[in-house]
Amino acid sequence: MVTADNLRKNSPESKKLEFDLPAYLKERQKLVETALDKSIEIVYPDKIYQAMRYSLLAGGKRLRPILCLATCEMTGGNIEMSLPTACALEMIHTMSLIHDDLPAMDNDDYRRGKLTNHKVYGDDVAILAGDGLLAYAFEYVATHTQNVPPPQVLQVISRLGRAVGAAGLVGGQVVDLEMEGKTDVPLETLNFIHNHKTAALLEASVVCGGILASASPEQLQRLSRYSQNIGLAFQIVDDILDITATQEQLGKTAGKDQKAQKVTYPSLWGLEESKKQAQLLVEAAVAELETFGEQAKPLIALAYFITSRNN
Ligand code: GRG
Repeated sequence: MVTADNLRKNSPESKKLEFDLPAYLKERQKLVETALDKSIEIVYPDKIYQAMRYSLLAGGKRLRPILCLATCEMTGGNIEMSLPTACALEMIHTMSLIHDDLPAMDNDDYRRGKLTNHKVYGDDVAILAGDGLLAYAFEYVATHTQNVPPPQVLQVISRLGRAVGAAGLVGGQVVDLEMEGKTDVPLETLNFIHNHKTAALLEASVVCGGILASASPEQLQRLSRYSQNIGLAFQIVDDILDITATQEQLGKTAGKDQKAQKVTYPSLWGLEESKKQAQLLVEAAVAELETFGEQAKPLIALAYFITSRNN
């Protein structure tokens, strides 16, 4: 059985999977960084483009674009077809982080190891930098996607819109804000928040990769279930890391959930049970990839990475 720990390079399980995840991540991160750097140039009014680039190019794992590229390749597409959507996903993710860090929301000073956007540019410009990134993400998919039939491009735009709006990130964030200060948040509400705030964009990352490659409806359903499972696992691990990791590892303030007495998976289940639940979700996600055979190795390795990561 391939598990999170033994995926490490040179472990017997890593050899069994015959997939070098660290090398893969390094190569894909570099590809995404280069594409993001090229995607936005600084023109007049310089300040807004600088603010957009400040957060977009501040690092991060680039998990959403990497998932999109990997899914597109697994279902018969290629990097060229999916790179604009991959960049758009990172623009959307980055804008959500900028707005999430604002004083009116989570009020954080650090993100990705750097001062948050509003700390550098002020609240007004940070709001606009988020808006600029969000609008540009859709423009970028529409204008830069090549070798994909227009109906598929339209489907991608529609999926992205749904993942971002009230049916996705925005809806999850609103319920999260409503639950602030409450200690009796039921599991169903916690799941609603994170299925929308976190899993929806991870699901769009995977499913859009499949749509661009013209995956079949059955394949898209499997991809949707895979990504919903890794999405929730990702959030459980995020809650665990808020307790167990340092600010240096996370690049943002650690221990925030406990300090704010926020209801999280570890606060409901405890640390050990939370780790077990995340592992079970990853196993369920990986089971959805069985029919994709050898081509599924990157997505399998990425699923296990979600529980083994330390930031
Ligand atoms: C989307 C229109 C619109 C508004 C934003 C603020 C907001 C509404 C939603 C909050 C979304 C949010 C911040 C969810 C948390 C998701 C999460 C676990 C982020 C951390 O992702 P990582 O670990 O970060 O992939 P890096 O820095 O590695 O990219």
